[in-house]
Amino acid sequence: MRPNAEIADLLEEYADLLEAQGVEYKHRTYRRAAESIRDSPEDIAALAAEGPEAVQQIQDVGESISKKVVEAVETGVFEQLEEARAEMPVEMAALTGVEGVGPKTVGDLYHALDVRDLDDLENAAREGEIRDVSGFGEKTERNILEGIEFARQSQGRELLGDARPVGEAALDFFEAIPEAGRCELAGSLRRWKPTIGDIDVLVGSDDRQAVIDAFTDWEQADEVIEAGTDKAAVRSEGQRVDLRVVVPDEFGSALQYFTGSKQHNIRLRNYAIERDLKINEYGVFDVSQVEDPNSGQRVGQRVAGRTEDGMYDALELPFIEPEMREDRGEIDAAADGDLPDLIAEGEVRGDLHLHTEWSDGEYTIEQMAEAAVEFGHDYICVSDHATGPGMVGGVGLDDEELREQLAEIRDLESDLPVTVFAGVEANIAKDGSISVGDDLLADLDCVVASPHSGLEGDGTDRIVAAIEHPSVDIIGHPSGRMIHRRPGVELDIDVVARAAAENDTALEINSNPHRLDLWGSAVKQVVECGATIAIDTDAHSPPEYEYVRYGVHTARRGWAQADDVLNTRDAEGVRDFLH
Ligand code: DGT
Ligand code: CA
Ligand code: CA
Ligand code: ZN
Repeated sequence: MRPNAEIADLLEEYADLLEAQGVEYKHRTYRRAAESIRDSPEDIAALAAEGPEAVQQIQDVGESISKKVVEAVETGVFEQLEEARAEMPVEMAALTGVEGVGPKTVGDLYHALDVRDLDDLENAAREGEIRDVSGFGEKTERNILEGIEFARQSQGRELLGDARPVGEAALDFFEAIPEAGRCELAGSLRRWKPTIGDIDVLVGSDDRQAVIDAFTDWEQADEVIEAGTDKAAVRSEGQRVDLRVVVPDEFGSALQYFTGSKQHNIRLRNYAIERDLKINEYGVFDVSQVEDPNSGQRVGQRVAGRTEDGMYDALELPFIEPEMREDRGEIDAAADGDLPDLIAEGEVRGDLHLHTEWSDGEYTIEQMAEAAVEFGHDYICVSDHATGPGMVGGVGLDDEELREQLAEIRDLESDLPVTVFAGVEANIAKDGSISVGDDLLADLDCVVASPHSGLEGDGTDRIVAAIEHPSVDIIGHPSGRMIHRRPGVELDIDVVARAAAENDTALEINSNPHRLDLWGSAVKQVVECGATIAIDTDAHSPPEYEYVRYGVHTARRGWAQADDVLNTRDAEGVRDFLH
């Protein structure tokens, strides 16, 4: 793990423990510092070696935190953290991994019931002890039980957003090895699936042993799981990285095979067989002519395998993008010449869902606007949370505060380096209503409406009601799912998509790796219905603008083209769409 990430983790653990002990405000200072250190391009270990003043160069790191950072770099921990751990010996990360359980809940349940780990939590919930703790009830207890079950089910798969950086680091590493030829990610990571079982990397080389040897010595490999003559596996940042090394002439066929999905490969193999061709990880073979005289089996002439393009070409198919290889009709579409021209990473021109310090973001409107320019955006929509039933207390703005913010945006507008749409993220209540006043909604440039709580059961009517609201422009994270934490509401996507198309309301792909909501198969249905997609990050800080690529590749998994996506338009084009 990068030293910056290790130090940030320690500061965040300390922040969690402070919060769990009921210490107010201070934990936020630590979280901000942790975030800045995590995102800083400066190497924290190098700064710490120069002393606390050097560490204070990093944004949000003051004197007291800088000393703790130096101590943590030198010893792996700092004194106050050890004290806090001793005072409350809980498995914080495991416990807060359960939906609805935050540090404050961990603290309360530790004090009341001595809950220290997941097993304790599960037992306490099963025994009905949690409902009797002050501030908790039967419903919370039931939610905790469901949360534990969901957390356990998803064990063993990593978020795309956690796996991608590790896979890309491996790729960078191989690209610098002289013996390695072509290098590519394969498997689910190349298809940009929301969760990743293991990271697959493919390298073409004439000196396979040299590549394997280098890999097992990779400085980011924490453990070597296995090493053979043409494959190896290591663990890096807790994730399994599978390497295969093939001769350059088989790179294309191996890449096609190991990209999967398995279902796509099976269908492609059958497609080949119908045309007297055989396809496998070594190439495409023409089996129409040659017959082995001994076995009577047809062996065949190799007609492709060096490039992946050549593999599809040998089957008389155009190249099929990895994100589409999920057996959702892509081979038929390719054969019919009907493949979409998928949206590309650079085509998104702005972000229509983000937060500032007015609600639960950490930065000012100006800071978010400046960061947006730096990122290359032409416009943003400030969509801070509105208050309302079901919103976590204290986070959202009431109508009066939203009016104030609207006035401030109008005031700043001409000085800001990008077009800033004044918006809101309104909560969609269980009955589908929106808690912001209609006149205010009508005055805002852009209204995002999203579900945040009460996410059980079918949510189709609820979401359709919001889609039909005359002022709502975008439905944010339509299901409310949090990957590994909660499934979100069930949606009949066809019904939702048809309503969205009829009412000119866009449906969001929320690009945050914890959400990816909507997801590939749903996006495909939405696009087929002719509804509009918005790809947003829900950024709470500038570095989160980077999440947009996860959204774009999710859109590609749903076969979306640039003109299916609202924010590939310029600012005027977006303004035309908004109600
Ligand atoms: P994951 O790791 O669970 O997120 O999913 P994948 O798709 O990365 O699967 P993985 O790592 O087991 O294998 C990588 C690719 O290798 C897979 O997408 C397709 C190919 N593959 C693996 N096993 C088979 C198999 O039994 N049959 C076929 N046709 N392809 C396979
Ligand atoms: Ca894999
Ligand atoms: Ca694998
Ligand atoms: Zn939201």
